[in-house]
Amino acid sequence: MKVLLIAPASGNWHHVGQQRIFGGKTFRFSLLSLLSLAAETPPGFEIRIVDEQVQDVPWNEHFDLVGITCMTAAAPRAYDIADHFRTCGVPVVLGGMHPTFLPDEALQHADAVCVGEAEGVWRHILEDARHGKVSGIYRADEQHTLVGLHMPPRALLDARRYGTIQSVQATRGCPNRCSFCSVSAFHKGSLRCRPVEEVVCEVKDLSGRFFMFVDDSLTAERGYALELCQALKPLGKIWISQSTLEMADDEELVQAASEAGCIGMFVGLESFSESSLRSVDKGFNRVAEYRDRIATLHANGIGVEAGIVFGFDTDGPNVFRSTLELLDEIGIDAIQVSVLTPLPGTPMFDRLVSRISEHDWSRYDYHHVVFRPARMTAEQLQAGHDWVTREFYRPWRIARRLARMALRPGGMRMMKYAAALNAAYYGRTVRWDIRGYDPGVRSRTHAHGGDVSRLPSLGG
Ligand code: B12
Ligand code: SF4
Repeated sequence: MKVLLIAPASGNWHHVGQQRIFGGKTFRFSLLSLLSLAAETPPGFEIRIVDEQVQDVPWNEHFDLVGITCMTAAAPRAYDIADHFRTCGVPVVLGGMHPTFLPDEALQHADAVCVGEAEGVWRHILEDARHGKVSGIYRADEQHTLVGLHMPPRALLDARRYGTIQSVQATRGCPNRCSFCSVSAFHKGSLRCRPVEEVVCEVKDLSGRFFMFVDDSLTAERGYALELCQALKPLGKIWISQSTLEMADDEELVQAASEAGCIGMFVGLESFSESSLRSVDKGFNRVAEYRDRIATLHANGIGVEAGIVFGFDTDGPNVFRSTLELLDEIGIDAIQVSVLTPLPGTPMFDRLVSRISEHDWSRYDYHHVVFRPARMTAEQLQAGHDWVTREFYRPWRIARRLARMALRPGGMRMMKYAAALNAAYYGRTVRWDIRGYDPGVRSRTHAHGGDVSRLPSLGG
């Protein structure tokens, strides 16, 4: 049986990995969603993976089953692809975050929907497909054990087209409950860890030195994280991952991560306002400690990419400039700016449902305003998000950041990674023509009317 697995991409994300200049590839990694399915597939099925960020869908080839992974922003594209194959008589199954939260919507475009994780379910889907009766909702009864997971068959991806295909997952989920977060909603606030020896075995098998952990909160369980770091240390690899800033409260853990090869962490700072953080159940981020915690990570040779979100109910038009200044001041090495987005399945969606102004899921990509903000207009929020993105990645700011990094003890350790990341983000501002303006200044000088949809902005 021939099975086609597709990661859909639309708008600016479509073919992003094919851009040779400005690091279009830098943001291409993972595909563990589909590789996990491939890993779970028993013999007798021929698997092909197509990632629309780097390849075209083979519309005219014959397949016996099509599986599509789907985050919310990719849902419309996923549905178009699904509709096409079903018209040709090929059964389609949808899975991933969006179909998990809105299975009935997904079922309008698919023969079957996988709710939750594929482990323990995917084999049933394949068997049912083999007997021509794949249909309805497939739901794992309980969270599947992470013991004994098969190695992701990375050879199914064309490595040349990616920043790296060496993504590894040691833990799934996150014990925190930030109200905007799909991860905690998907995993119901749980965190599960793979056996350290199995993770290390997988890492040993990777070629070259660099890899990444796609975990959402790698250090959430201290004992596990320490054990993992100790086991990784002898391998001499270097890696990046994601964590909360709480990690930096713990010098021993930071040092262990550094010695294990950690050179960078994505950390969800989200905001410099305590009340904004509390409003989304992220009060454990203590703003007064940002500077010292970042310094601790830096002192151990770990660079910091901060996640920043705009659009909280406490955010007014002045939040953009003050955030930009504070980011510079505390020495953040890179940022990923997002607009607060009420994603289906999250508590934030229920809270903002009456203020939602945009129902096209492709706009739910963190870079478009899809609801009415409380203390500014949607246009101001969009403009401010774009403006901070552009300003932070001005070439002179990048050069200043990298120069400071070079002078910092341990700074050279993360230089290559930080330079590549900054260059890639700069490239994105150019390619996607991100401009915006500072709404704080405009609201002080003159009122600006206009149509938000005409403003240049990120995303597809
Ligand atoms: C790596 C990653 C990326 C990579 C690669 C994405 C990819 N296609 O592989 C890149 C950098 C490209 C990326 C980009 C974006 N991402 Co992203 N990404 C992730 C991250 C950190 C890890 C994904 C992963 O590998 N998970 C590990 C696998 C094993 O888990 P899984 O995906 O849940 O898959 C399991 C089940 O869901 C299920 N399953 C999944 N697909 C399918 C399909 C079928 C047929 C079946 C049966 C089962 C099934 O089985 C799998 C095994 O159990 C997640 C966070 C997370 N925890 O998932 C965010 C995440 C998925 N991304 C997110 C977002 C918003 C984006 C962007 C839209 C915006 C942005 N952040 O810039 C872009 C746009 C991408 C696009 N339009 O193409 C959100 C999605 C929220 C939502 N509800 O939709 C997440 C959850 C991050 C977050 N905390 O909010 N991302
Ligand atoms: S700490 Fe991060 S991964 Fe965990 S719930 Fe909050 S936003 Fe989600």
